[in-house]
Amino acid sequence: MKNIPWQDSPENCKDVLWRHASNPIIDRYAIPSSNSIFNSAVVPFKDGFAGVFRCDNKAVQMNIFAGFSKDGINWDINHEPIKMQPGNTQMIESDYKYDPRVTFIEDRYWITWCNGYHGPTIGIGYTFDFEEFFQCENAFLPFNRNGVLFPKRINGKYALLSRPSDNGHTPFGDIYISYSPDMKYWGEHRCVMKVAPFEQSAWQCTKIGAGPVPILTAEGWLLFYHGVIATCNGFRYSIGAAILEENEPDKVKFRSKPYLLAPAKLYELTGDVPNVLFPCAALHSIEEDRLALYYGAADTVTGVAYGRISEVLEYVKQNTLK
Ligand code: BMA
Repeated sequence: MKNIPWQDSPENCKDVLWRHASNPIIDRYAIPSSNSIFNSAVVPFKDGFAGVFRCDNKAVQMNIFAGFSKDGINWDINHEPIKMQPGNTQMIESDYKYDPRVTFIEDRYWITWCNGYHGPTIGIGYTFDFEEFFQCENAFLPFNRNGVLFPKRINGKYALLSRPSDNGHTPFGDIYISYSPDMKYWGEHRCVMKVAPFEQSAWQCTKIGAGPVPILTAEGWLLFYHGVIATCNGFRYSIGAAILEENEPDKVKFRSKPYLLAPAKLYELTGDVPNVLFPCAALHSIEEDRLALYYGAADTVTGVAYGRISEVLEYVKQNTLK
């Protein structure tokens, strides 16, 4: 793995995740049409990085845009949204696209996003070069959100996390897994994790959803996720982590009782939707024991947080929800 973005933990910092010193790294007006740029996904690409960015425009229409970076921090985001060509099916409708995730599997970069098809469901597409993009069948019937692929086949099949949902600002939500032999037909749906009881871990008591593509570690899959509590001022989104069995990822080995990162900085507490941290990507290096987590802040801008993979694993094991 090439040099991923990194800053050492600030002095006296006791947290397992810490923020990039000059967050947010992407401003809401970074392209001419944008109202906000957040909940976006990045991967290593050629001698740098590429990404798929959620840029809502000034009519507040949600769409996804390709972008490129040498260092993972300074991004050139295309001014025009991604145009899809037919992938493994004829061209299907898309009223909107948001909250992308990207992962490389075998020979191409797969993209999942929340696709507007009579309400939100999981869109799937692929690219080889971040220039041409191909759209495949939606994974599910509406309504569903937070579709996140595993970065390799599991027992010979593609595996996809998702969160069955509704057509509004869903007041519920648990994480499920589904399998496919071909990225077209999905089945073998199993429940992975449900919300936590309010008395035990209130930050994740209303709904939870998978965040970045899971990271394979010696302990199993490290899955960052968002957890939501409904407060008197609306939803508050924080970041937690779980460890899933490598070959049976519907089995949760550990899951953090405390959150790992929650809205606290001004750009997380204020914006179009206050109090939202929404992670969609994690660059990582197992050898260097580093990770860089990309998250949308307050549905307005994009931030990065850093951590040591070994410390996150240890923290989740020591502070697990029983
Ligand atoms: C969810 C999605 C996310 C958003 C979050 C908070 O339902 O729309 O894109 O970050 O709400 O508004």
